[in-house]
Parts: sequence; C-alpha cells; structure tokens
Amino acid sequence: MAGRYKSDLKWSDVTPKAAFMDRRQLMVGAGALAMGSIAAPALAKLNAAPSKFSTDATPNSLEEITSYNNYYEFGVGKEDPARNAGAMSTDPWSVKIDGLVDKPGDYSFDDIMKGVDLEERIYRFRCVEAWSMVIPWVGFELADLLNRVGVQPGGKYVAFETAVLPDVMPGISRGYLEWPYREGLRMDEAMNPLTIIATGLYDDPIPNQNGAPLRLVVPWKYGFKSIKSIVRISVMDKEPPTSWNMANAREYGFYSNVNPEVDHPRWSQASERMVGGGFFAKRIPTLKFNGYEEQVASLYTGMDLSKNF
Ligand SMILES: Nc1nc2c(c(=O)[nH]1)N[C@H]1C(S)=C(S)[C@@H](COP(=O)(O)O)O[C@H]1N2
Ligand SMILES: [Mo]
Repeated sequence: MAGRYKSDLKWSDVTPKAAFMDRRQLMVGAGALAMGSIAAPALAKLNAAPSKFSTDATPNSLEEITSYNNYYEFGVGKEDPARNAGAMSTDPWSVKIDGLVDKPGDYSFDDIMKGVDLEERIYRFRCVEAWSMVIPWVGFELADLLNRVGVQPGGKYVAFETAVLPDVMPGISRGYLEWPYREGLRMDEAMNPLTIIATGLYDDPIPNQNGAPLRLVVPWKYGFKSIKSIVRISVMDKEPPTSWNMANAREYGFYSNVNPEVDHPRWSQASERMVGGGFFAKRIPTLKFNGYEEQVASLYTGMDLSKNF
C-alpha cells in the first residue's frame, strides 16, 4: 500500500495553490521534474485533507481497487475496465449542468475543481453482487457543486449520465445496458455530506477504470448508484430514469440502499465477501445502510424500505 505513505515534502509546499489545483500543469510539472528531482514522487499527490467521515477500517490495496471493477462500457468482466479504460482520454473533460439550476452550462473539469476543498474519504463500498471493499477516495461534497450552480426551488432530484465513447468503449456496441449509463438521487440524498464526487484515489488522480476524471460515490447505497465518468448533471422535478432500474426494475430499485434485510431476488444480501485476502477471503455481515445508518437513516423515516428498495 505504497500509496498510503505521503511524502513529507508536499506539492503545496513548493508551488502556489492555483498551480497545484490545475491537473494539466500538475502532470507537466511531474513529468518535467521526473528527471533527477527528489521531489518528483510528491508532485502527483492531491494532498487531500482527512475527514471525520472516513472509516478506520483498513483500505484495500490500490492493486485490488484498480483491477477488480465494474464499468460495463469497457466490458462486463471484472478485469475488462483495467484492460480497456486506458484508451479513454479525460483531458479535456466537461460536464453539462442543466435543468432547474441558476447557472446552467458546460463546466470544464478545471472550472469544477476551482475552489473545491479536496478531502480524503475512506469509505466502505458494497456492490449489489455482495462483494465489498474499503476505498480511500479523494473528492469533494456534491452539495458544494450543487450550491455553486444554484438549485432552484422546484429541484427535487439530481440525474447523472456517463460519457458514451463508442471508439474506446467496447461495451457500447453490445446491448449490456441502455447507454448512456444513468443514475439519480433524491435532492436530500444528493445534499447529504457523505455524498461526494471523487476525483482521486490514494491521493492520486482517479484511474480511468474507477471513473476518471470524476465520478459519484454514495457509500450507503449499492455500488451501481456510484456512476462513473460523469458528463451531465441535471436537476429535475421528477425521479429520473436510472440504468439498472430500467434494465430490471424488480431486481434494482431507484433507492438501492444497502440493506441486509432485503434480499436480491436471486441471492442473499445478508453478508458480503471482502475483496482481497485470496483463498482466506472473509465473509462479513452486511450492515444496514452499509454502516452509515447514523448519518442517513433519517432520510427515509416513514418509508417502507422493502417496497422502496
Ligand atoms: N458508468 C458506469 N458507472 C458505474 C458502473 C458501470 O458499469 N458504468 N458500474 C457500477 C457498479 S455495479 C459498481 S459496483 C461500481 C464499481 O466501482 P469501482 O470499479 O470503482 O469499484 O461502479 C458503478 N458505476
Ligand atoms: Mo456493483
């Protein structure tokens, strides 16, 4: 877990903040200094601040987090995203923000990153397929971005879409899902401080297979809600259609909160396999709201979670 150990010399110590917020300059700087400079290894680091929302569980290794993925645009095998996603170019990148917002527009990745506070969020991550990891994301609260663009009073839901790049995404020409991959949240879920846009992993920019350059992370919901490589964010007055719900509404609800008491029609959700550990991989009990009950249970007061699954 080399990525865990941060150099004493921080990028922010040797460069003005404006420059270290700029990803392109950051890469150029890292490249230029690679020849013989002792500072080079520190330069790619995002220097994210720790967060009170992080779990103290031990994170999975970078190798595990970046080689066992779901990203159907790049293929349905767990190793396909790592094999194929490198061909995607994420610079330049822009996100269309539209719908019921005060400042709609096409925002470049750099625009979005300007002024955000990057935090390390070490979150538990639970896939609906009943495996789990612990992942040290770097990102910012989605609420920060929504507040910057101004949610109008009628805005009740937030919809997200992933890029569709048939030239580099072999899954697009196959009918795995209806593209673009779509996800959505209710406004209070979107505004919850646990909900982040992740732009990094282990204090480095997030790898393509994990959803570069920016992806959603909603740690109390099944992993498929955490949509990757976002190109559109729309504030809406109605619940938006979402990919897995469109594909099979009986198996995948809009809410998809992690819930050991509500089984998937084809398997139990009472426990999960921790990725890593090989032959000795442990199964552990699944926690309601993936262990984030204290922070989010109140969002669902009065709802029947077996009906609103
Ligand atoms: N665009 C897009 N986003 C996606 C997916 C996908 O296939 N396409 N898979 C989802 C699923 S099922 C999971 S479990 C997580 C996996 O995230 P990870 O590969 O970074 O662990 O991404 C989610 N986001
Ligand atoms: Mo998943």
